[in-house]
Amino acid sequence: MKPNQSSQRDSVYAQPLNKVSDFAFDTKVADVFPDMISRSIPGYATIIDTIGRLATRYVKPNSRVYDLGCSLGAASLSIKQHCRAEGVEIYAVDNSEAMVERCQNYVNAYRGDIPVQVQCADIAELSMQPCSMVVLNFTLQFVPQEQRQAIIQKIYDQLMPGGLLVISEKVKHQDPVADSLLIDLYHEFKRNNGYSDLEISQKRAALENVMRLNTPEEHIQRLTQAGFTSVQEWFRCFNFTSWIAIKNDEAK
Ligand code: GEK
Repeated sequence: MKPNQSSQRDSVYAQPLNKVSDFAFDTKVADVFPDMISRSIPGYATIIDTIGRLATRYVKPNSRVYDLGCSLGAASLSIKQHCRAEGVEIYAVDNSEAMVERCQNYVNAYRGDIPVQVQCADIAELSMQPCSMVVLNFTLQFVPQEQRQAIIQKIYDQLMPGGLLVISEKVKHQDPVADSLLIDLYHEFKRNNGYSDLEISQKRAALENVMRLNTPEEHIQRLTQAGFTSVQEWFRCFNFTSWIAIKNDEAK
C-alpha cells in the first residue's frame, strides 16, 4: 500500500453517536485506514517515503527489518520499494487481526525482491532477532505507558551496531499555551482535510483512553536510557514528530 493509494473515505465518526466507545483498530477502521491516516497525520506521505529512503542507508545485507504496529504495511512497502541490499527480510507486526489480514493482501499484491512476513502479535510480547532497522511509526502512543521502556530497550538490544530506529509519535507539551496552540492548528489541519467539527470531537473522545501521549523530552529520555547515543528529530509538524535513533557503531 502506498499512502496515496485510494481507499474508502473515512466517515467512522461522521454521524452523531449516543455514546462514543473507545477507539479500536477493527474492520471498520481498517477498511478506511489509508484515507483516515493520510487526512489525520500531517506529513504522513513524507514520513513513509523518508522511511524508505533511510532504509537504503541503514539496512545491511542479510539482516532483518521490523515494522512494529505496521497497520496496512505502508512503511514496510516503502522499505521494500527503496532498499537494494541483498538477503533482507521485513517483519511487519500488528496486534489487530483486521489490519494484519488486509496488510497481507497489500503485501501479496506488491512485487519486489524483499520478502515481508506479516505477523499478528503484541509488540510487547514479540521475541525479536538481531536487525539493522526498526520502525515504530505512530505505534508506541497506543502501548500502555508501563510497557514502553521495555519495548525500546528490546529494540536497542536487538539492533546491530550502527542500526537505526525510526520512531514517530503524536506528542504533548508541558507548556499549556504552546500545547493548546498546536492542538488548535492540528484541528484546523483536519478541518481543511474535510473532517467536520463533530468528527473531530467524537474521534478525540474515542482516543482519550486509548492514545496516551508523552512529551518530546520523555521520548528522548527513554531512548537515551535504552542506550541510543544519537537521537535526532528529523520531522515536525504541529504536535506530530519523528526521530531517528542510531545505535553507536562500536556498541556491543
Ligand atoms: C503506518 N505504522 O501506516 N502491538 C502491535 N501493534 C499495535 C499495538 C501493540 N501492542 N498497539 C497498537 N498497535 C503505521 C500506522 S497506526 C497509527 C500505525 C494510527 C497497532 C494498531 O493495531 C495500529 O494498526 C497501529 O499500531 C497504529 O505507518 O492509527 O494513528
